[in-house]
Amino acid sequence: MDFRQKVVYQIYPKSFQDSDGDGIGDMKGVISRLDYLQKLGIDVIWFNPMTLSPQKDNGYDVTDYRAFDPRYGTMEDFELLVKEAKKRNIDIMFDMVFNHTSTTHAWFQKALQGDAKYMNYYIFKEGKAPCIAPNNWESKFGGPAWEYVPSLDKWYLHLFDVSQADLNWANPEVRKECADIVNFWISKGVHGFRFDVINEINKWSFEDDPDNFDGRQFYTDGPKEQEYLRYLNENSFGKDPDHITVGEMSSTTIEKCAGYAGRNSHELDMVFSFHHLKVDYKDGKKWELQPADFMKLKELLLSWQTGMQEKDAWNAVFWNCHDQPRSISRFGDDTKYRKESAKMLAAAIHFLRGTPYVFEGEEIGMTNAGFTSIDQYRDVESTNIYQILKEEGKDEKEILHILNQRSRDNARTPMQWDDSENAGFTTGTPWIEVNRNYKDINVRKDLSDPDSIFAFYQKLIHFRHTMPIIAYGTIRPLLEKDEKVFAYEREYEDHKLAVFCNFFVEETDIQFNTEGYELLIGNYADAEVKDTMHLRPYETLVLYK
Ligand code: TEU
Repeated sequence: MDFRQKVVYQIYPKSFQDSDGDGIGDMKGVISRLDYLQKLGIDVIWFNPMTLSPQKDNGYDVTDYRAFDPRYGTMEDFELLVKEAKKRNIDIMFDMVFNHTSTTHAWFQKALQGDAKYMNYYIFKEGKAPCIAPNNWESKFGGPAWEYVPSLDKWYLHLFDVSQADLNWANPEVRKECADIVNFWISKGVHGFRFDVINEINKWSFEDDPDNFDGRQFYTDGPKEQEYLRYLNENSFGKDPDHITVGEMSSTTIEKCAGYAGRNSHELDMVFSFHHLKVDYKDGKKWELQPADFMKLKELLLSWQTGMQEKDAWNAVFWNCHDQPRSISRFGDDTKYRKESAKMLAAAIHFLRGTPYVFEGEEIGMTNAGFTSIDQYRDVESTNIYQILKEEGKDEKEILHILNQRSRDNARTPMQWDDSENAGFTTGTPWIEVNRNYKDINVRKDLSDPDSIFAFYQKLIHFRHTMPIIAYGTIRPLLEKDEKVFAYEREYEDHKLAVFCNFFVEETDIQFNTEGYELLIGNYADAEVKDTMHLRPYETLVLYK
């Protein structure tokens, strides 16, 4: 099977399964749940970083790329994990955080001591004037993107937290270090790689940003990006065509991504893009709320589908990850129609042209965290923005309401396995609170219900493995003007698939020539295939001929 027929499951290791009672998930915990993942049918597990880290940003702040953080286990645990996963035909994908390291990394520590070799691993610049940063760029986690180091009388760049210093990809030694790290993990049995914010590595100019202050136009999709990706490909994963790679692309374009993930690009297999997950950002601002703009959502999803298809390039398709609120709370209904909307959202994604990614808990319809106090939050971005909004004079209640909708912690609450204490995640105190709805929403419950969300995902994954049209068919939008229904058609040899998804609680009718079609799957028991079809709340119908 190639990557187009596979389904990736994302594990946020901190929140998946704890085995030793310290309240933090670990590799032994994952091993104990491999049978569950095999039952679901997934092919690859993508792990968020488990390497040594002070955990300011939950592992995206790496201290040592080649050693596990003891919280997650040892190299022996990992070897066992690879072996046990392999037995179940599951590959391992690792997260490579190559845009930055933690400031605790030995390279940065040497740089701080003035070691010229290692200062050149990072981006140190003179200030514009005493106490004035080199430019006006802003960190994605709030505040300026530069930090002053008095002993060097220089500033270093950090696009994320102040403890995450950006690496200097213009330095060939840095590129080589990164390729060596990938090769190290390949030698340990890792078969796939996700590259964190990889389209931000080429900082091509350091001028002030005249438009908006964050500076992204000078470091996103830079002119050397493809050269750097090709270097990585040629010197590491590209040596074996079986390795699966995905790049996380921030604020990017279809044109750029078609280049990175074109079939013959010799760069990456596929890309994550996020435009469709910003349709509920007011004026494009993450911390300002508005209801999701459904027409924009449709337009974005489908233009990426057809745009990448035209250029023979490949998307990763997904609603959820560790950085996004739960899709069901966002685009569905997480109470009355939880089951229906979870299945509808799943169908919308899984029949697309692209490799689907399932984020832990999505397959049982886990919802947003429902936190009501800032003390419940753990995410550095959330706690930073809380302070910033407070300083701007926003009301506490309003800030908590925003976090409740937007915080990354919505995705990071522990996996809900059963209705025992802490949802079966840990016997200790979980590092982040378990969602209070775990008695209603948990794996055990879903496994005992043949009509569960889990059972629906199982079917979708099975279809992708067995129906070439899903992996290889072309895609064409349907009902583009419809204001309630997201729809598209796939075609392969003599076969066709038509997917209809009502994104609303309001019922609606659609017209479609159903001659020769039969129902492949739906989320209501008694669906009928007719030229005029009535879609109930969050109903999805997938037709095949
Ligand atoms: O995220 C990159 C990124 O820019 C966003 O997804 C970000 O988390 C969010 O939009 C901020 O508003 C990646 C990782 O997925 C994320 O967990 C890390 O925190 C980040 O890079 C830094 O490594």
